Amino acid sequence: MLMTFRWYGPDDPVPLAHIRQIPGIQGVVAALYHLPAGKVWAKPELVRLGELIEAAGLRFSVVESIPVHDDIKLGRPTRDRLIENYCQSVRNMGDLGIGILCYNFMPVFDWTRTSIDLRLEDGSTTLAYDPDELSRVDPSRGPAALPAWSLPAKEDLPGLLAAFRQLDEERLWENLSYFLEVVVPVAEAAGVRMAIHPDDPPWSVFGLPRIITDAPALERLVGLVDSPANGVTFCTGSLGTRPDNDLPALVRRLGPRIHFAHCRNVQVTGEKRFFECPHPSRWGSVDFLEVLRALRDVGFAGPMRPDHGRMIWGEVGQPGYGLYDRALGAMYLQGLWEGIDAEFDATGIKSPANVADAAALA
Ligand code: CS2
Ligand code: MN
Repeated sequence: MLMTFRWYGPDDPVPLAHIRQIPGIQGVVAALYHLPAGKVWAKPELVRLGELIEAAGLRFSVVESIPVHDDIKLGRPTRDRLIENYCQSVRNMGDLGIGILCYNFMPVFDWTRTSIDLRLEDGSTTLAYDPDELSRVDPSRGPAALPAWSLPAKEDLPGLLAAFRQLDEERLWENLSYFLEVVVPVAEAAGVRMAIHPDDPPWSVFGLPRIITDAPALERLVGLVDSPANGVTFCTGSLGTRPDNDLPALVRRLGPRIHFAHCRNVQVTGEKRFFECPHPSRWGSVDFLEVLRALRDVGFAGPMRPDHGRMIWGEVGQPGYGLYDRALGAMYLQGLWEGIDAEFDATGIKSPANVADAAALA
């Protein structure tokens, strides 16, 4: 397993130098966030980003994410040109040896919450989702209506919302399949493994279809194009908001098609209601010992990152992306992994992950 950390680029309040000082962090997860969906990611920009990361003594391990244009998700006539642009971006990252691409296929919005600063009893603040609060939001008013979503700039939000509300889930599946049938062979040839991120949260929001939500959906996804390059980002926080998602069993079913792991914990407080809690299992609904054991069982040797953390110790930063709580999460995950490694050693099952790790550090 390769421990990594997300960095939002030179404007990130968390400098690479601080990420570098978190013991065990080897890789950085980054993207060209200033480019709107549909643009080709030119090599020189990727090279510049990689140089900043390498100058800090780290590796550019994962692109998260190249955004998928809504016209592709809607199946509009412009999709073929936009898919070709996406393919060129994938070729460019492959040429630079960046082997994992995390992306999502959520209509319009990325992750959605109803609060970015819910105060917990220990005085920290966190992200939370309350369906009753969401039902009172008019999404056509955009970020002004709800600060707690990750919404790239959209020219015509009301028009997009209307278009997606007419699209049923099967049509969204068809459009995802069309996209993957073109991009996956390009990714395979470029040495890039695509890793779709589950919908966050994994259910329809604002009446929009969402399809990457649970075990059957992820098994359908990997079957759309039967290639190792068509894989999954296993996000425990997204999938863990649904008690019907058995995460360790899902890890074992997806096995080698898991190319990237997002590890965060959530406390489920009701039907489609949760808040994000400290990483250790005892604080929330995710059983990390069993999830990481399952990842070990399937020989997971890819990048893992602590996903959203709380804001603690008075830190001010990007919601979910402060330094301190994600660093605490990274240390917890490495400790847990070390214990599981010892279990494997005791039983003589030396996972390839261990060997790869050691080789990488030599
Ligand atoms: C991330 C997502 O912050 C997060 O929740 O997991 O924003 C993720 O980057 C995208 O959905 C993947 O494209
Ligand atoms: Mn995630």
